[in-house]
Amino acid sequence: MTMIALLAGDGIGPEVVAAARRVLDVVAPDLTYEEGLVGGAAYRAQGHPLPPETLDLAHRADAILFGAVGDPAFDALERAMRPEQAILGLRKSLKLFANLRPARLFQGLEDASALKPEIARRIDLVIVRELVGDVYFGDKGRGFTSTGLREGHDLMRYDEVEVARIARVGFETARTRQRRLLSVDKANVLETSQLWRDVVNEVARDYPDVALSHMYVDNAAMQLVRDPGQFDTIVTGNLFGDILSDQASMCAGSIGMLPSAALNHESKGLYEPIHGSAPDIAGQGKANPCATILSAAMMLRHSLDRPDAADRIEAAVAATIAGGARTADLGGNLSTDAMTQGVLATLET
Ligand code: GGG
Repeated sequence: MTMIALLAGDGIGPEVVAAARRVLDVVAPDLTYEEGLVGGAAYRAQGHPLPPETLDLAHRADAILFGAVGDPAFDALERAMRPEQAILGLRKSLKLFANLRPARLFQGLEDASALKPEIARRIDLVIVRELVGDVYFGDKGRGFTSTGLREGHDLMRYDEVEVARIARVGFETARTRQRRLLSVDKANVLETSQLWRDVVNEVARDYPDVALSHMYVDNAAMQLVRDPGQFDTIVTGNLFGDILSDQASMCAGSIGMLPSAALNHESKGLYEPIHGSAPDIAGQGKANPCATILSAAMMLRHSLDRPDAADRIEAAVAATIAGGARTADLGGNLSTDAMTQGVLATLET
């Protein structure tokens, strides 16, 4: 029996996870599910954003389908208790060091992209984001300078093993695509980036069939808007990957369209839309469920070895979008339910 942990979380998380579950029920009806509390919802009920029961469920499950965390009601809480700590804790505990974030323009979404249609049409890339290092996990603190000014710090740190293992995922991913890998860093300024570049170059010796290039992150951000068609596979650190993938999402139409897979060395993975909890539209039935539905497809492909079911979902989303279905983020007025119904109807034809 294959068991999926459903961690819906906060804001629009429960709405989009429920939509993905409906789609999974059609393409993989044998899957079983256990639900767990996470984020602000868990803090409200149990006083912690990642309770031990939820962590245990995540470790027992064959894969995790995650919604979103974040709740402005908890903005004033100390950092360790904030909803966002739940997703960071899950990534760390499950050693989910590799985050795949594909961004492509679905046919028909040219009008929703922030780019001119002829440029937008060329976007089809994967960002391989390192997920358990960088400033997210380095030493952090608040204090006072010697003159009494308030100060804060977050240490940016990587070691060579951490860089080498994500570089390998980058090269392996590039091998499944156009064999072009771009490593993004800030090696003209940052020591961590100089190490990153050295190690990526060393790992490249094992992948002579992949064309490796390097780019500074500021240039990569600019090039992503100027000509996203030049990118195939991008490997980068945690912070740069987070920022560049949000930027890529608007090039591809909406952050509501981008799925992600967080993977470790085993087949266990956590799958989530790249968007957050969107508290401004939570509970209104307006959220675009496509990113979570596409995350469920990634789960079927990467953790459950069901590529045919994954293909079916991706084709159904593509056909639904090509048929003109649009939620508010895409410039339309379909509800979450109507968009999901559209995908389900396409699956059944
Ligand atoms: N579904 C994505 C989500 O919940 N994002 C909230 C968040 O704080 N994510 C941190 C990160 O992706 O680094």
